[in-house]
Amino acid sequence: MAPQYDPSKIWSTLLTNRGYFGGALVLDHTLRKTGSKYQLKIMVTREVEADTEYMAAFAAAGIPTIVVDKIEPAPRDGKVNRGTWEKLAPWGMTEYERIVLLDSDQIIRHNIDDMMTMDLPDNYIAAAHACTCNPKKLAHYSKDWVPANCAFTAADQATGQPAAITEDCPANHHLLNSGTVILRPSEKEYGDLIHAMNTHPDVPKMLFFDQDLLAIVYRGKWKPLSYAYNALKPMRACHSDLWKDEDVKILHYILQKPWKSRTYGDDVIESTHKLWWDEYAEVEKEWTESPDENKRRLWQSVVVPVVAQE
Ligand SMILES: [Mn+2]
Repeated sequence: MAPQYDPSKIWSTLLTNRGYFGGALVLDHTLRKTGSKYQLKIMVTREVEADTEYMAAFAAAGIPTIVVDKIEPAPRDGKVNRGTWEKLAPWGMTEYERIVLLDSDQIIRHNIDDMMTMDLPDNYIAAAHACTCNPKKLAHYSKDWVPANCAFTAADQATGQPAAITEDCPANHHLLNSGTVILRPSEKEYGDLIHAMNTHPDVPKMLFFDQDLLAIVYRGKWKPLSYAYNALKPMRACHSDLWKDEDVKILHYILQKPWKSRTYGDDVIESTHKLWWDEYAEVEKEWTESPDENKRRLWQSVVVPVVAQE
């Protein structure tokens, strides 16, 4: 028997190509395994929709898809800042009361259904802060991305309670990570986002697209969530006082993706890849031992090429 889902609220993630499909299958698996009473529906672009074999794989996985039209900013000086702007599409899906955006490079470690009922002031979204420590000293990140300015340095290290966003907090405390976002679809808010995407002067230089735009449009209007709802793997090293493995609900594999290699470092950060591979092994078993020949064939043609085999 298929589980009975509450249809008014969904989890959603965006896929624009085949590359993250293994990630999405593992995300879906961990949502089901942690007993969510809400369904994951995957947003796919028109390019994905045209890939019939890929669409057959979604069907075989039992994951419904929502086809989204291209969203991109109006050209400025003839140039378009191309990126993951389709992550804004859920604001327009007013048939749902609430949508929680997840990333397909996340796994769910404990049930997160509380996100569907959590209090949220009118016209607010909720998200966890961005970590602005820049531990890898990536040159393209802003110069003020140092630990002293990171919101997680100011979080309650014992309880994980996030730092409050105040008038005089460091600028970086206004930044969020859009890997996890709680939103309520609204024509008005969707219109505001699209308008800002087409007109805000910062859009041409935005590196993180939807994430940077959300921080601007919802400045002072987003509720910070505990890091536990979007635990960025490097934080296990750079916020080791805050991070408690047992508290992590959503583990987010930013930067190097676990499915790129079956071998990984044994350090504090890369060792988290084992958790992903353990979940993947369960998905792999389900597909490769399926009595459905079509499902076994789709595994070989759609999943195997995008997930490291050694
Ligand atoms: Mn991600």
